[in-house]
Amino acid sequence: MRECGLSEDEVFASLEVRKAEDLAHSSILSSMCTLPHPVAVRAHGLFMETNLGDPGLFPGTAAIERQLIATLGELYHHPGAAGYASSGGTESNIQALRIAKARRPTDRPNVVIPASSHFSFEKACGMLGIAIRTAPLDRDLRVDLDSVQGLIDDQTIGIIGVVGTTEYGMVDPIPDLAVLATEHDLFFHVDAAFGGLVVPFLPDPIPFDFSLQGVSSIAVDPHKMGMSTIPAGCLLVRDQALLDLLNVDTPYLSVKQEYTLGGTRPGAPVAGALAVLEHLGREGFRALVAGCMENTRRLIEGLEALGVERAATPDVNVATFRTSQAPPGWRVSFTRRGDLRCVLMPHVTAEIVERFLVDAEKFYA
Ligand code: 0PR
Repeated sequence: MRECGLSEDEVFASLEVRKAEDLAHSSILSSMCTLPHPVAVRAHGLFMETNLGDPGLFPGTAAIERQLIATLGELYHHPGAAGYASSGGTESNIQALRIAKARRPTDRPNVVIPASSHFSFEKACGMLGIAIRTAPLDRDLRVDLDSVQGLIDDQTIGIIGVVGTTEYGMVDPIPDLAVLATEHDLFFHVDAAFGGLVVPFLPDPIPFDFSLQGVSSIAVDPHKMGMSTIPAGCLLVRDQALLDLLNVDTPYLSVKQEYTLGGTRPGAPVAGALAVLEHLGREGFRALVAGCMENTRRLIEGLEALGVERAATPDVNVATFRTSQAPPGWRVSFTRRGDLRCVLMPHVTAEIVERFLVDAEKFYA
């Protein structure tokens, strides 16, 4: 650390040099994050100093967090859902498994997880001493129900379903998994980190939420398809009592107990997340999602016309292809199976898709 500080101009000159090294979003097809909506940026700026870790000092910000959870609870057909704003899907998934473990203490706890699950479950299970039982996928890359059933035993504390898998954009058979969970009295966590703000706005929504009796908790990330600033995740649970299983005493704070994983928690992205939901409304989200889905369809159709076969027919805006090569200059990713993967986020406009297809035509010719 330097002895004498730099002027503000000097500090910003060097920060801007670094910022210019970051990639432009116009070439990024590999990310599940996107440019934040302007209203999220404005709200974020307004709440910069707020700390939800001591909500008694920021009752207005705490009310915004409650409104965010209530809005999502209503979207997921359970206005009374409990929950809180996390730092993202990883934290929400960790917390869901902490609840599952607290709810049913066993000697050698295990959870049954789809092979398509996000790697955050590996972190969560490692931390919590929970064994992972991986259920294979069916031909359409959704979790195979019979395999899930076969992997459940008397040490199983929970099962997981994914709404919008990270790699292929598939939605697991959540209604069937919910029935299984009910039959075996298991905690059922739905990882809708990506799809939770896509699926409700599709013309024909696939059922995945609290309207299904067996669903215990849902992870959804406003910092993905919710266009909020980072970090903004949410964990929703069916009953407050489930969240309270995680309570620890916080004697010297403005609240006497807390169930969150983080201590100090930013209010700014939470205000950003609510601002976008309020500003766009269901109508705005339907339009946003329709655009992303149309771009997904166009990319698949365009690449297939060039002889590049799709790897899956996705439920949400993730397009994958059976090729290990991509045109230069584009930031794409490759799945564990080696398929090319593009995420058609809101920053990936129709015009960007057409530019990609022009490059692809030269590249794959
Ligand atoms: N669950 C699912 C289904 C996810 O896709 C992700 C992240 C998570 C949980 C974890 O969420 P957090 O990363 O918010 O904790 N999915 C993206 C991925 O791993 C995250 C991402 C976003 C990665 C932008 C890269 C990137 O540039 O691909």
